[in-house]
Amino acid sequence: LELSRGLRLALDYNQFFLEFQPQVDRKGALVGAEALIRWSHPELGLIPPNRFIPVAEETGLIIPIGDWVLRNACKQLQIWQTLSKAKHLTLSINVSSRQFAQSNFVEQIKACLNQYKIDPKRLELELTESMLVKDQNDVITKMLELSELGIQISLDDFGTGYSSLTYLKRMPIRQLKIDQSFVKDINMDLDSANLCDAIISLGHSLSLEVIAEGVETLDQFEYLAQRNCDLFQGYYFGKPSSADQLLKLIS
Ligand code: G
Ligand code: G
Ligand code: MN
Ligand code: NA
Repeated sequence: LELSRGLRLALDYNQFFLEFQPQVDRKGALVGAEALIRWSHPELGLIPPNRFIPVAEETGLIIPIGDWVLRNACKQLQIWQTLSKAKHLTLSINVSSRQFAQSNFVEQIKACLNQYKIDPKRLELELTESMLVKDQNDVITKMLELSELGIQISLDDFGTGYSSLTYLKRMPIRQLKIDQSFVKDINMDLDSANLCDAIISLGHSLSLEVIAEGVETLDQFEYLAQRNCDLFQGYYFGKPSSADQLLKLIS
């Protein structure tokens, strides 16, 4: 209750900010980032999204907060587009189911891209499997509209949700994001390693890009790179940080 009152004020008082976590290719070159929201509360300090995103979803505040994230991601992409060393970078944002279910969701994305003159190919939307099973026709219609705009769709936390494979066939998804729970145990647990292998093979057989998240060690990176995983994200390459910090990774 306390949290939801604070959340309501957080937008007005500019208490949110974005951090950017690097995404790299097999050579370790920076190709993009995931935007992650942070809430800096005047009394409680930094409140992690795991605590306030569920509250925002329950109260409906996720709609204005999601707008804020989209807008600020576009602002960041606009800045990167003007820098020769950064104009190739993509930016992924996490979309919550309530946000995606809004009837004007695609319109809002389109308006934001236009306002900030963003190349749609630079913006990626991370959706979760649970969002895809609800109203499949609505989901597919929106996804088709988004991919016609040129926006890329990524399936976050892949392997932990419903993992119905029919939507991979029916929906214009471009990227699978291997959940960090599988990556975590890659070098300790054969099942986790095999699951990563299987997701990479599945993705590639459907011409999807595969990114591993939660990569914390060189061993994990080497294993996944050997298995032809395309992209990597995790503390081994960088924690979520400011945009300035992120650009320092470009050599
Ligand atoms: O950074 P981490 O603690 O940074 O994120 C925790 C959870 O919060 C993740 O599941 C992540 O997807 C979610 N999250 C982070 N930023 C956003 C955001 O901007 N929007 C939504 N809907 N979820 C987010
Ligand atoms: O659910 P989603 O994938 O959007 O959330 C990403 C979450 O994972 C964020 O909380 C982010 O801070 C966290 N994260 C990113 N890289 C690592 C990592 O290497 N190890 C761990 N344990 N968490 C990570
Ligand atoms: Mn994510
Ligand atoms: Na994830």
